[in-house]
Amino acid sequence: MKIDAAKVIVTSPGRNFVTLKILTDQGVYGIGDATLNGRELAVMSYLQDHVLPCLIGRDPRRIEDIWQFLYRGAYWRRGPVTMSAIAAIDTALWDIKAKMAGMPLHDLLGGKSREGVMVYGHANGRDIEETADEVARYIDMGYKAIRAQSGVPGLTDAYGVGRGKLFYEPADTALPAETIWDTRKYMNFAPKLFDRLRARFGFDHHLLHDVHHRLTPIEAASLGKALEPYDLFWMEDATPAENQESFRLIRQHTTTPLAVGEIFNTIWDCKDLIQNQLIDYIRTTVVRAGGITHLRRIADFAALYQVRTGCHGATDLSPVTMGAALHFDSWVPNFGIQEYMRHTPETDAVFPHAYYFDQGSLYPGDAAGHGVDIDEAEAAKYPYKPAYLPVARLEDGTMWNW
Ligand code: KDG
Ligand code: MG
Repeated sequence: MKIDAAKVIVTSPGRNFVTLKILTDQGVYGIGDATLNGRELAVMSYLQDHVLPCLIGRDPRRIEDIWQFLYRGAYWRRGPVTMSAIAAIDTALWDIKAKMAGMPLHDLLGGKSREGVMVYGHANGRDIEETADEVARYIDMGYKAIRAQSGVPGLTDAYGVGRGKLFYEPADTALPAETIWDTRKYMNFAPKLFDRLRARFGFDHHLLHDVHHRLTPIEAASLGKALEPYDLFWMEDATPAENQESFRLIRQHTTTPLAVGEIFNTIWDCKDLIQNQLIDYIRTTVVRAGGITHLRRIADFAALYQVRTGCHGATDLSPVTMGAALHFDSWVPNFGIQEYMRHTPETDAVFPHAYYFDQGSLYPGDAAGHGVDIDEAEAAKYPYKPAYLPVARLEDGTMWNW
């Protein structure tokens, strides 16, 4: 069996997606997601110009060998561009293997460990009451777990608060939008949001919150402590994690569960966090961390330390990543939760998929492979549009973490 051809498809049905299609001499093809928000064309070129020529003629069944070839063979290891490209190839190859076996991918991974994959949705509003009303709406839709983000008094923009409902999309300007951040205003406010949510909804639902890298370790420790009465499922990305040791300080001060890792690319980014039990949930997902092959390695390592998975699932991860992640989530023994930000109907039409939502859980479906395809005619209707994530500055103009 041989890889005959491979192509990269860039489409923008409301936001940009980079998709890889690998075709074989047996007529079976596989699909992988290579989207890297705001840097899409870099991954496209990495694939087209540097990697795909090395794939043609290879046996697509040798997933591990191809992974190692791309990782070790690049010489320049790791990084989001390289690892997103490797992920796309790996995902497409697993799709091919499962289709050849006539099995849904989760069967090939070892079979389902659970019936449904618990997901969390995003409730956000301009103020506490609007956010609370959104939480109510998610509860009505059947969600058991809800992430809550609110506008902060005195700040024009807050992370996670969109202009629309359901389809919040932060990368929506042709050049990076500048936002202003103030830690003190946020720190004073965040506990009030959860105080209100618990007062209104009680403690039956899981509540989550994303700090989005804005705090220093000691500030994060203080926020974690302040949020303890509200029994969060997790506090996410409380501080940037390049220095994995930072989490020790947070950990020493609070029992609020900690999640991190949506921007991590490899097991090396989370090795210390996991083996020192400094976190509770690892957020790496298929497209960002080298595909199914590498994600599985991270999850198995995490299981040794009772760290559970919580795959990133924002809209910049295409339905291909969502489909593949759901098969992974269905299998992985140390599953925690899956993020689920809904794609627009236009995106869903470009990527027909077998997965579906029911009563707070997603189900991967029974199609052979990962169950997500790309409709190329539909994709061609939406050309690439430059779009960037915002940046953040402090009130005095200092660059900060968005
Ligand atoms: O591209 C950036 C988004 O994926 C990120 O801002 C979303 O933090 C995020 C989340 O938890 O979904
Ligand atoms: Mg996040």
